[in-house]
Amino acid sequence: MPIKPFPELHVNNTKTALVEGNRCVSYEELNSRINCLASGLLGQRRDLEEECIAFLLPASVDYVTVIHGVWRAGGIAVPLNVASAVSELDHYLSCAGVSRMLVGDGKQKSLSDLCKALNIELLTVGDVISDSAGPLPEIEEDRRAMMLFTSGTTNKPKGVVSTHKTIVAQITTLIDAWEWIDGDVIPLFLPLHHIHGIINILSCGLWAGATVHLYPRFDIKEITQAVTAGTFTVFMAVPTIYVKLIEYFDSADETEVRQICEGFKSMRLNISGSAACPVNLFMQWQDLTSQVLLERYGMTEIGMGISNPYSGERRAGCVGQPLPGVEVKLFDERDNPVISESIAGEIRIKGQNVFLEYWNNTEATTKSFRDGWFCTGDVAMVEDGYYRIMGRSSVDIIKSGGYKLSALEIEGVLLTHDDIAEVAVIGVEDEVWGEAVTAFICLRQGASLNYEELKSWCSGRMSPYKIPKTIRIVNSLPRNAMGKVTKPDLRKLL
Ligand code: MCA
Ligand code: AMP
Repeated sequence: MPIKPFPELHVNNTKTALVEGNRCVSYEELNSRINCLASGLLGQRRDLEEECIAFLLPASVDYVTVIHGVWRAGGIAVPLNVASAVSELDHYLSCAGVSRMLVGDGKQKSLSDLCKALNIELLTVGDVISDSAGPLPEIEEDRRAMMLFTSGTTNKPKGVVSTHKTIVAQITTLIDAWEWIDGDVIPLFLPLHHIHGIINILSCGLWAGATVHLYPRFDIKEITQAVTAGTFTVFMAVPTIYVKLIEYFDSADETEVRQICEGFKSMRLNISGSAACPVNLFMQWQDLTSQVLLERYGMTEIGMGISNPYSGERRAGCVGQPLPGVEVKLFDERDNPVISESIAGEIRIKGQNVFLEYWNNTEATTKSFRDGWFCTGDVAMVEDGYYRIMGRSSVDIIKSGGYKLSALEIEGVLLTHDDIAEVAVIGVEDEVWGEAVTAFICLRQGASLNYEELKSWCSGRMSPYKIPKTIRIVNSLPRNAMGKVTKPDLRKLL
């Protein structure tokens, strides 16, 4: 069926859609900017026909203009991590076969060599946007719309492709489940290359006709001031942010803390997700703000799958029940459905919310589905009707501050260090980050390496949040009879 992608941008509405610093942009103005950008991208063409257009932009009016502009012109939007190292960008851009990339003013110089080498046209929004909007294509809902990179148990991140239909399904289930209304006001400080920021906050906010306040980063002072002023009705964050807020309360004076907590108390909803919310954090947040955190479970490949209820009991340590339109089943190691409660199994998902494919990687796509079910690799059990996440089937996936990291990808970079002979990376439980990246390193004979040296070597070779928080120099790595490093044994060394 032909649709206008993301049709409900409240076309003639003069209400504020976005706030960026002191600038307020209405839905009307935003729509017309998006149409002008889509026209500029099209030039003489009628349809971008799934051309991959990358953009490297912080949360901003330009970001929103570009993502919607690409959708409306029929392209595939490839939002990239603004904190990426050049080698990471190289992988994303070549993997996606990007032809054009839009960046903020001032970023062009540092990326010009890379783009030249990859034959990518490097542009700013100002270079592309037309003065007026021309005709835009009609787009089949099954067409590809977005590619997000996700780390897996392989070395390099894979491109997760979703269609217009996937995106609409991911948004609309949350609009209903969390009772979004046009009176909502929400801050957006999470990165905009992941579902949490793109779908749960930005897209739901705009779909509902709400107001989204854009912050290029999590500036605790600025955000808590807006909370105190009673600006927001909804707050969505990863557990690390709630930990950081509580830490901040310890350093702030009593009156300020009381005012911030009152600001949170007056909101209609506080949500935690992207990583497990520890029960003590849930309790502390409730004690401080009277807010009962709504925890939910999701993944790049599926959007949101399971959520505690908006009305009804939100249970600490649990992620709730399947969202409307999302089928969830647990399977044992022999691929049989787990029937009884309190027995753990792998979470598998079906529904219109599920992604289409890994880009150019039929093998990985095929492997990730069984009998039409997408296999998440997360293990859960059901207790009294509530899903509880028990862990992951792979030790090579680390969740740090809400980011999913591949141990193998980090090991791959560390192994290029001249002094490192062998390395194994694991995630170690951590109060702030959930899991902290920890590297066990065997040095080459005669070499020496301290943490600060390694950290500065890593900088520029990987995104800052992937850099190990701790290193342990060891003489050898524990291995099984097949020679494979036994990562659970490394934990025992700590
Ligand atoms: C920053 N640092 C980190 C992380 N973030 N280290 C480990 N893990 C991290 N996640 C380090 C920096 O390298 C730096 O180190 C120091 O912390 C301060 O950096 P800064 O940028 O100032 O930190 P921050 O602003 O406090 O960032 C913390 C953060 C951020 C806001 C929690 O990590 C973040 O935005 N996380 C959310 C990611 C997210 O949206 N995930 C959703 C994907 P040094 O000082 O040594 O230089 S999951 C998803 O989308 C699914 C579908 C889902 O379920 O939601
Ligand atoms: P990503 O692939 O970056 O989208 O991260 C998705 C992963 O985050 C899931 O596969 C889970 O392992 C984890 N995750 C998301 N939400 C939760 C949650 N509420 N509790 C525990 N893990 C979560």
